[in-house]
Amino acid sequence: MATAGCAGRGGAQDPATSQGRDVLALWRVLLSTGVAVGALVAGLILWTVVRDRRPRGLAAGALPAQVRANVPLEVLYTVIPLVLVAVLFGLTMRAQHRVSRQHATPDLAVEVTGLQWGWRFRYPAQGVTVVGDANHPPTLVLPAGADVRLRLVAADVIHSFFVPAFLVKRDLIPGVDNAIEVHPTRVGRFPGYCAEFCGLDHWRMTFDVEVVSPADFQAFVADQQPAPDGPGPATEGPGDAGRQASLVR
Ligand SMILES: [Cu+2]
Repeated sequence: MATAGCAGRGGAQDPATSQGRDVLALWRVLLSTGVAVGALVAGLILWTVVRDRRPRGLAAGALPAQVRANVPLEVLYTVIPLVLVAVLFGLTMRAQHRVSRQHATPDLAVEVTGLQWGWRFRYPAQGVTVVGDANHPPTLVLPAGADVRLRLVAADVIHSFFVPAFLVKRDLIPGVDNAIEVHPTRVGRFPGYCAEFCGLDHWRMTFDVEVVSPADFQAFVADQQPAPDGPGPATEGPGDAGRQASLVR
Protein backbone atom coordinates (compact mmCIF):
# COMPACT_ATOMS: atom_id res chain seq x y z
CA MET A 1 0.00 0.00 0.00
CA ALA A 2 2.90 2.33 0.82
CA THR A 3 4.46 1.59 -2.58
CA ALA A 4 1.14 2.25 -4.29
CA GLY A 5 0.75 5.50 -2.39
CA CYS A 6 4.21 6.68 -3.43
CA ALA A 7 3.45 6.10 -7.10
CA GLY A 8 0.25 8.11 -6.63
CA ARG A 9 -1.70 5.83 -8.95
CA GLY A 10 -2.35 2.85 -6.68
CA GLY A 11 -0.64 0.39 -9.01
CA ALA A 12 -2.40 1.66 -12.16
CA GLN A 13 -0.39 2.60 -15.23
CA ASP A 14 0.13 6.20 -16.28
CA PRO A 15 -2.96 6.65 -18.49
CA ALA A 16 -2.39 7.38 -22.19
CA THR A 17 -6.00 8.39 -22.99
CA SER A 18 -8.55 10.78 -21.51
CA GLN A 19 -10.78 7.75 -20.75
CA GLY A 20 -7.86 6.24 -18.84
CA ARG A 21 -7.61 9.43 -16.78
CA ASP A 22 -11.29 9.10 -15.83
CA VAL A 23 -10.70 5.49 -14.75
CA LEU A 24 -7.62 6.48 -12.74
CA ALA A 25 -9.51 9.31 -11.01
CA LEU A 26 -12.23 6.85 -9.96
CA TRP A 27 -9.64 4.27 -8.88
CA ARG A 28 -7.93 6.85 -6.64
CA VAL A 29 -11.22 7.70 -4.90
CA LEU A 30 -12.12 4.01 -4.41
CA LEU A 31 -8.67 3.08 -3.13
CA SER A 32 -8.31 5.99 -0.72
CA THR A 33 -11.87 5.50 0.60
CA GLY A 34 -11.19 1.80 1.13
CA VAL A 35 -7.91 2.52 2.93
CA ALA A 36 -9.56 5.17 5.15
CA VAL A 37 -12.48 2.90 6.10
CA GLY A 38 -10.14 -0.05 6.70
CA ALA A 39 -7.85 2.07 8.90
CA LEU A 40 -10.83 3.41 10.90
CA VAL A 41 -12.27 -0.07 11.52
CA ALA A 42 -8.90 -1.60 12.44
CA GLY A 43 -8.13 1.42 14.66
CA LEU A 44 -11.45 1.16 16.53
CA ILE A 45 -10.95 -2.58 17.08
CA LEU A 46 -7.42 -2.07 18.44
CA TRP A 47 -8.51 0.85 20.58
CA THR A 48 -11.34 -1.17 22.15
CA VAL A 49 -9.15 -4.21 22.71
CA VAL A 50 -6.45 -2.17 24.43
CA ARG A 51 -8.70 0.19 26.40
CA ASP A 52 -11.19 -2.39 27.58
CA ARG A 53 -8.88 -5.31 28.17
CA ARG A 54 -9.98 -4.89 31.79
CA PRO A 55 -12.93 -2.57 32.51
CA ARG A 56 -11.81 0.13 34.92
CA GLY A 57 -13.07 0.06 38.48
CA LEU A 58 -14.26 -3.54 38.28
CA ALA A 59 -12.98 -6.42 40.31
CA ALA A 60 -11.57 -9.30 38.27
CA GLY A 61 -14.35 -11.57 37.06
CA ALA A 62 -17.13 -9.02 37.67
CA LEU A 63 -19.35 -8.07 34.73
CA PRO A 64 -19.50 -4.44 33.51
CA ALA A 65 -22.83 -2.66 32.87
CA GLN A 66 -24.77 -4.70 30.26
CA VAL A 67 -25.98 -2.39 27.45
CA ARG A 68 -28.77 -3.63 25.17
CA ALA A 69 -28.67 -1.02 22.43
CA ASN A 70 -27.27 2.36 21.52
CA VAL A 71 -29.69 3.78 18.97
CA PRO A 72 -27.74 6.92 17.96
CA LEU A 73 -24.60 4.85 17.39
CA GLU A 74 -26.46 2.24 15.36
CA VAL A 75 -28.14 4.89 13.21
CA LEU A 76 -24.74 6.48 12.63
CA TYR A 77 -23.01 3.28 11.53
CA THR A 78 -25.91 2.48 9.22
CA VAL A 79 -26.17 5.91 7.64
CA ILE A 80 -22.45 6.54 7.05
CA PRO A 81 -21.88 3.36 4.97
CA LEU A 82 -25.10 4.01 3.02
CA VAL A 83 -23.96 7.54 2.16
CA LEU A 84 -20.47 6.28 1.27
CA VAL A 85 -21.81 3.57 -1.05
CA ALA A 86 -24.27 6.00 -2.66
CA VAL A 87 -21.49 8.51 -3.38
CA LEU A 88 -19.16 5.81 -4.75
CA PHE A 89 -22.01 4.46 -6.89
CA GLY A 90 -22.64 7.94 -8.33
CA LEU A 91 -18.95 8.49 -9.09
CA THR A 92 -18.74 5.04 -10.72
CA MET A 93 -21.77 5.75 -12.92
CA ARG A 94 -20.26 9.07 -13.97
CA ALA A 95 -16.91 7.49 -14.86
CA GLN A 96 -18.62 4.64 -16.71
CA HIS A 97 -20.69 7.12 -18.70
CA ARG A 98 -17.60 9.11 -19.68
CA VAL A 99 -15.53 6.03 -20.59
CA SER A 100 -18.24 4.39 -22.72
CA ARG A 101 -19.47 7.59 -24.39
CA GLN A 102 -19.37 7.47 -28.19
CA HIS A 103 -19.33 10.56 -30.38
CA ALA A 104 -21.80 10.80 -33.26
CA THR A 105 -18.89 11.50 -35.63
CA PRO A 106 -15.52 10.34 -34.25
CA ASP A 107 -12.35 11.81 -35.82
CA LEU A 108 -11.11 8.37 -36.84
CA ALA A 109 -12.68 4.91 -37.07
CA VAL A 110 -10.68 1.69 -36.94
CA GLU A 111 -12.06 -1.81 -37.24
CA VAL A 112 -10.17 -4.08 -34.84
CA THR A 113 -10.51 -7.77 -35.67
CA GLY A 114 -9.20 -10.45 -33.33
CA LEU A 115 -8.44 -13.87 -34.75
CA GLN A 116 -6.58 -16.95 -33.58
CA TRP A 117 -3.84 -15.68 -33.10
CA GLY A 118 -3.41 -12.19 -34.32
CA TRP A 119 -4.99 -8.85 -35.00
CA ARG A 120 -6.15 -6.91 -38.03
CA PHE A 121 -6.51 -3.14 -37.88
CA ARG A 122 -8.52 -1.72 -40.78
CA TYR A 123 -8.88 2.03 -41.35
CA PRO A 124 -11.85 2.10 -43.79
CA ALA A 125 -11.74 5.83 -44.60
CA GLN A 126 -7.97 5.76 -45.20
CA GLY A 127 -7.96 2.48 -47.13
CA VAL A 128 -5.29 1.07 -44.84
CA THR A 129 -5.10 -2.41 -43.31
CA VAL A 130 -2.45 -3.61 -40.88
CA VAL A 131 -2.32 -7.33 -40.21
CA GLY A 132 -0.18 -9.30 -37.82
CA ASP A 133 0.00 -12.69 -36.21
CA ALA A 134 1.75 -14.24 -33.23
CA ASN A 135 5.10 -14.18 -35.05
CA HIS A 136 4.71 -10.62 -36.34
CA PRO A 137 2.62 -8.65 -33.84
CA PRO A 138 0.99 -5.70 -35.63
CA THR A 139 1.04 -2.06 -34.58
CA LEU A 140 -2.09 0.03 -34.28
CA VAL A 141 -1.09 3.58 -35.17
CA LEU A 142 -3.30 6.30 -33.68
CA PRO A 143 -3.08 10.10 -33.80
CA ALA A 144 -2.84 11.94 -30.48
CA GLY A 145 -5.68 14.28 -29.60
CA ALA A 146 -8.31 12.57 -31.77
CA ASP A 147 -11.51 10.79 -30.80
CA VAL A 148 -10.92 7.30 -32.17
CA ARG A 149 -13.71 4.75 -32.46
CA LEU A 150 -12.49 1.16 -32.30
CA ARG A 151 -15.04 -1.27 -33.65
CA LEU A 152 -14.32 -4.65 -32.07
CA VAL A 153 -14.91 -7.69 -34.24
CA ALA A 154 -14.18 -11.35 -33.45
CA ALA A 155 -13.35 -13.55 -36.44
CA ASP A 156 -13.64 -16.86 -34.58
CA VAL A 157 -13.90 -17.03 -30.78
CA ILE A 158 -14.09 -14.44 -27.99
CA HIS A 159 -11.00 -12.25 -27.62
CA SER A 160 -10.43 -9.13 -25.57
CA PHE A 161 -8.76 -5.88 -26.60
CA PHE A 162 -6.56 -4.79 -23.72
CA VAL A 163 -4.01 -1.99 -23.66
CA PRO A 164 -2.93 -1.59 -20.02
CA ALA A 165 -1.95 2.07 -20.54
CA PHE A 166 -5.54 2.80 -21.66
CA LEU A 167 -6.87 1.39 -18.34
CA VAL A 168 -9.84 0.03 -20.31
CA LYS A 169 -10.47 -3.28 -21.99
CA ARG A 170 -13.38 -4.72 -23.91
CA ASP A 171 -14.27 -8.12 -25.35
CA LEU A 172 -14.56 -8.99 -29.03
CA ILE A 173 -17.52 -11.37 -29.22
CA PRO A 174 -18.66 -13.18 -32.38
CA GLY A 175 -21.97 -11.72 -33.50
CA VAL A 176 -21.85 -8.79 -31.07
CA ASP A 177 -21.32 -5.19 -32.17
CA ASN A 178 -18.82 -3.95 -29.62
CA ALA A 179 -16.92 -0.68 -29.77
CA ILE A 180 -14.92 1.62 -27.54
CA GLU A 181 -13.65 5.11 -28.05
CA VAL A 182 -10.21 6.27 -27.03
CA HIS A 183 -8.80 9.77 -27.01
CA PRO A 184 -5.00 9.33 -26.89
CA THR A 185 -3.39 12.13 -24.91
CA ARG A 186 0.31 11.42 -25.27
CA VAL A 187 2.69 10.16 -27.90
CA GLY A 188 4.32 6.81 -27.19
CA ARG A 189 4.37 3.08 -27.76
CA PHE A 190 2.11 0.96 -25.58
CA PRO A 191 1.90 -2.85 -25.48
CA GLY A 192 -1.47 -4.51 -26.03
CA TYR A 193 -2.73 -8.00 -25.34
CA CYS A 194 -5.63 -10.35 -25.84
CA ALA A 195 -7.13 -10.60 -22.35
CA GLU A 196 -9.55 -13.46 -22.94
CA PHE A 197 -8.26 -17.02 -23.12
CA CYS A 198 -8.94 -18.02 -26.71
CA GLY A 199 -6.80 -21.10 -27.30
CA LEU A 200 -3.31 -22.54 -26.95
CA ASP A 201 -1.50 -19.55 -28.48
CA HIS A 202 -3.58 -16.96 -26.62
CA TRP A 203 -0.48 -15.77 -24.75
CA ARG A 204 1.22 -14.88 -28.04
CA MET A 205 -1.65 -12.71 -29.23
CA THR A 206 0.02 -9.37 -28.68
CA PHE A 207 0.16 -6.06 -30.50
CA ASP A 208 1.47 -2.55 -30.00
CA VAL A 209 -0.28 0.77 -30.05
CA GLU A 210 1.78 3.64 -31.34
CA VAL A 211 0.35 7.07 -30.62
CA VAL A 212 1.89 9.65 -32.95
CA SER A 213 1.37 13.32 -33.75
CA PRO A 214 -1.37 14.12 -36.32
CA ALA A 215 1.34 14.97 -38.90
CA ASP A 216 3.09 11.64 -38.33
CA PHE A 217 -0.27 9.89 -38.65
CA GLN A 218 -0.80 11.50 -42.06
CA ALA A 219 2.69 10.32 -43.04
CA PHE A 220 1.83 6.80 -41.88
CA VAL A 221 -1.34 6.78 -44.00
CA ALA A 222 0.56 8.12 -47.02
CA ASP A 223 3.23 5.44 -46.52
CA GLN A 224 0.58 2.72 -46.68
CA GLN A 225 -0.82 3.89 -50.01
CA PRO A 226 0.32 1.86 -53.02
CA ALA A 227 2.94 3.43 -55.26
CA PRO A 228 1.54 4.39 -58.73
CA ASP A 229 3.16 1.38 -60.42
CA GLY A 230 3.69 -0.70 -57.28
CA PRO A 231 1.67 -3.53 -55.80
CA GLY A 232 -1.86 -2.88 -54.58
CA PRO A 233 -2.83 -1.98 -51.03
CA ALA A 234 -2.02 -4.39 -48.26
CA THR A 235 -4.13 -7.46 -48.04
CA GLU A 236 -4.26 -10.30 -45.59
CA GLY A 237 -1.75 -13.11 -45.63
CA PRO A 238 1.34 -14.20 -43.77
CA GLY A 239 3.68 -12.47 -46.20
CA ASP A 240 1.85 -9.18 -46.03
CA ALA A 241 1.53 -9.46 -42.30
CA GLY A 242 5.25 -9.21 -41.75
CA ARG A 243 5.67 -6.48 -44.33
CA GLN A 244 2.81 -4.43 -42.91
CA ALA A 245 4.02 -4.81 -39.37
CA SER A 246 7.55 -3.79 -40.32
CA LEU A 247 6.29 -0.69 -42.16
CA VAL A 248 5.10 0.89 -38.95
CA ARG A 249 8.00 -0.08 -36.73
CU1 LIG B 1 -7.41 -14.13 -27.88
